[in-house]
This record gives sequence, C-alpha cells and structure tokens, in this order.
Amino acid sequence: DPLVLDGFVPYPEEFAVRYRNQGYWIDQTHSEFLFQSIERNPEKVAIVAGDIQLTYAELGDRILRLAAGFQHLGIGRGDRVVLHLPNVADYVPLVFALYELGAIPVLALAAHQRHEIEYIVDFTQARAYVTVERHNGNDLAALAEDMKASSSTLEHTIILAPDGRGGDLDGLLSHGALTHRRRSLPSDVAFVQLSGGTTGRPKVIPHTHEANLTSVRSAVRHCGITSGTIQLIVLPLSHSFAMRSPGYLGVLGSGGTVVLSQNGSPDAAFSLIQKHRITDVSVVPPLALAWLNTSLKSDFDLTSLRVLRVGGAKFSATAARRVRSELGATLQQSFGMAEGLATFTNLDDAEEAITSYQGRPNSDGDEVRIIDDEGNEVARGESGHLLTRGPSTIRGYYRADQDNAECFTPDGYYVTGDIVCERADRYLEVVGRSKDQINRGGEKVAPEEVENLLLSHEGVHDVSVVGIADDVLGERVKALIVPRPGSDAQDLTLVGLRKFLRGRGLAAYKMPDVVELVEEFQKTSVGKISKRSQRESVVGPA
Ligand code: J2J
Repeated sequence: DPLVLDGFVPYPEEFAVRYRNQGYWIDQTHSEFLFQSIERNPEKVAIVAGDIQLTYAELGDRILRLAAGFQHLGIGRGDRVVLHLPNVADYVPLVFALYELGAIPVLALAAHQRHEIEYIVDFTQARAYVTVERHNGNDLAALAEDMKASSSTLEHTIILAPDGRGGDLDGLLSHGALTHRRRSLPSDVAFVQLSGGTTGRPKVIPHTHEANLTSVRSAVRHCGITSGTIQLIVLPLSHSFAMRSPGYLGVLGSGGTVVLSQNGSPDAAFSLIQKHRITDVSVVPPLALAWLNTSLKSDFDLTSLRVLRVGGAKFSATAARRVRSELGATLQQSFGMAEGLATFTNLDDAEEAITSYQGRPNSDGDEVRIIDDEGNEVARGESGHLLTRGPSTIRGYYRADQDNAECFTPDGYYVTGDIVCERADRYLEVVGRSKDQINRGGEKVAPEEVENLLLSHEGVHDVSVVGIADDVLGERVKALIVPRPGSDAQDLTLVGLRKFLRGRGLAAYKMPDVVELVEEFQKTSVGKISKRSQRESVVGPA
C-alpha cells in the first residue's frame, strides 16, 4: 500500500498517469536504483573519502548492515530521521540504509546549527538524529542530548566521531544484515530537503522516489556520466546539486566513482583531481573563480578533468569564457532548485551558448511559463517570472498550506521567484530574482529568518536584512539596524551582532557580513520598507 504522509501534496492522478505512460516515472525506488548498480559493478570503487575506499559490493554490505541497525532501533517505513553530516564516507551508506527500510532521511546541511536543527527535528517529527560529535566548533553531541530530552518524538541519537568514523556507528553495525528487498513504493516520499527559503523558517521539500530518480536519469544523459566518471564532490552532499544534478546518485547509478571532500579550496581540490584522475566536478561560482584565479593551476596535473559544472548562482560570462582555456575542461552551467527543476547546457553546445546561458530544462516533461507582473506570458526573449511544473518538481512543501497557496499556482506550477529570459532552443538565462532571498555564492539566506533573530536583540528597534553586490560571492548579507534609544553601540557592531547570532545557533553562512546603523528606514509610497533602496545604499563602515 502507498505510504500515507499527512501534509504531503501528491501529484494529481492525471499527471501521475501521464508521467508513467511517457516513461518519466519508472517502477523503481532509490534502493533498487543503487542495488542494480551494485550487482553490475561489485568490484569497482564506488566511494573514496580520505583513506577510506568502498567498492560497490562493500557499499551494499554496509547499507544492509546499517539498515539492520536502524531496524533494531525500531525505525521503519515513513519514519523521519534527520541526517546532519558533512561529506563523510558513511553519508551514502546511511542514507541508503534508511531507503532500504522505507524510512525518510531529512537531509540537513552540515552548515546548519542549533537554530535550524531544532526546528527541523521538531517540524518533521523526527524519531532519530544522526550527526558527528563536533563540526565547525559546534558541540552537536550536546545538541543531540538536549533535543532528546525536550522533543516528544526524538528517541534515538546516533553520534559519529568528528571524522565520521566509529562512535555509535559500531553499535548500529552490530545487528547482522538485512536482505535487500522492496520495502517502499516508487510513489512514496523518499527523502526531504530544506529550501533555502524566503520566510522566517526553511520550508520542507518532499521528493518521491520516482520523481527524484527521473531527474537523476535525465541529468546523467545531459552531463555525460558513465561508468568511467570519477566525480569529485566538494559541495555538501545534502544539496540537490551534489545529490542529483547529476550528483552522487547519477554517478553511483552509472557505476562510476565519487571522491568526497569537505574542502573545495584550490590546493585541496587540485591535489584530489591529480591523485584520483577526476573527470567531473560541480562547483558554485565563487569556487570556480578561486580555481580560475589561482596560480596553483600550473602546479597540478588537471588534464583528467573533462567537465566543470557551475551552478547555484549566476556565473558571469566573463569568467565562463576562461574555463576551457585555463582549466582545460568543458564548462557546463546548471540552474536548479531543490524543489525540482534543473537546467543544463549541453557539453557539445557552441561556446557562446555554454558561456552565456544557464541551460535547458533537464527533461522534456518540464513545463516552463514566463510571465509578467500581471500574469501574462511574455514574448520570447523578454524577461519575466519563471513558473515550472514537471515530473521532478514538487506540488507543494510539506505541511505548509499557507506557503503553498503563494508558491504554487492552482494548476500546480511552482513559482520559482527567479526572473529569466527564454533564448532560442528553450535556453534560459537567469537575469534576476523577485523573491526575498539572498544568494551568497550559492548559499541561500532568507532575510526574514535573520531579521527575526536580530529583532530579539534588546538593542535593536528595527532591522532589515538585504543582499549587497560582491565581486566574488555575487551577494553578501547586510543588516541595517535602527537602534533602540539608549542602547549600547558596542553591542551593535558587526562583531557584537555576529556573536549574538552565534549564541542563537544560527548557521554561519547566514551571518551578516556588514552592519549599518540608521536612524529610520526609507518607506515606499505604500508604507513598506524599501529594500531596493537599501541594497543600493552605500556600504558604510560597520
Ligand atoms: C542563477 N541563479 C541560480 C544559476 C541556482 C542544480 C544547481 C543548483 C541548484 C540550487 C540545484 C543558479 N544562476 N545557475 O538545486 O539541482 C538560484 C535560483 C534558484 C535557487 C535554488 C540543482 N542556480 N540559482 O542552487 O535550491 O534563485 O538549488 O531558484 O539551493 O538558486 O537554490 P537551491
């Protein structure tokens, strides 16, 4: 029987039938997708992380042992388990152990901290939390203990050593092994991710097996992934770019090898490219710029690298034109969103298209509408709001009726908040954004979330958080603050406010980069704060 998950918005039957008839959705779960590959390539190396190496056969064994461990804890179909891990070797075995049981991994970002994790555990009513003892100076074991004491649903915490080895894993591995078989259906929710968000709290994105796997299969075709692919992964494994566009799923489903790193800096990445003869890597624009601009390029043998995939934020055409000559790789641009749609340029496109545009929708089943402020379709070549619907795009956030009324049209299109232009041949160029979000080098910050925390500071009367232009990151985070009369200016410096937000457990990438104290906010003619004028205001000393 299908899994019943309250608060999940299903695809209308008419669309489900169409996606199955047209072959976008096939009768396969994530477990089956991976085990097919395990059976075909048992001796090949699947995962490399530091000095750990797992062949496909070893990966399969580990998944089935971890699954037995989770089952021993009473975790089963439909149970939510928050995975909060950096790019460690057991990340993939743990996710697939949960898939094996039909449990639902909640894919937190490693960069999330107490503020985000407490909310995520609570909102998803998670039964277990898997993390490392410490990460980025944060005591996650203590967080786990606190949550177990206060949460009404959280029963189990599984704490790995800081390097992702040992710890509670040993116990989990000591209950024998399950036999691989179907324990969930392709139409079940497979996993949930967190949206970058535009609101005070991240929204929860549920993907079914069939909807996610169709995007993986299309990405594999568009990205030239084969059993010969050796992919370096420096982006967080929980991010959809690193997971499915084409990500580790695309590579492992094809019999290739993924090499995991927690560090994408030029020296770390280049030495891994040289050592493992990396053929393929996905990065965000600031990393691509760092790789282009370093003189280390000539100190390493990067000749194995065939594809440098760049996405998550707009990559400038000027930098894009340097990729082939300076890194010896073909650039592939990708514009995607955790909600579903992803676009790619083709590897054999003309250089002009590769460097100027963000690509075509991954699947022929993706429907795209570009509309003006009044909701009318714009003429080809004009820019407008991007709406999309398709076999891998969700129909609603999890348990979010109110947000869903705003973010989805009545006929099921996701309102992306991106402003795009359609060029020839379905090519999209991203030209702007209408949603209240800051894209800090590919990391998404919801101003409202930071504003709400700053409003709880006793020295703050009013606050507005905006993105300001930055050469490397694209945007940085700026907080404009109206101090409360009589407040201590020392508390309201950049250092003081960051310390305050750190104390509240906010993820580091959401921290303001710049603070400006102002007497009052400029209002628009309708009395709303003018964020536009704040973005353009001169950056003063913090
Ligand atoms: C401009 N803006 C972009 C691009 C994403 C593949 C690649 C990226 C993501 C991702 C992803 C952009 N140019 N090339 O999930 O599968 C901005 C848009 C978009 C938002 C989604 C994938 N690529 N963006 O970045 O969910 O504003 O997904 O709506 O993190 O990032 O962010 P996210």
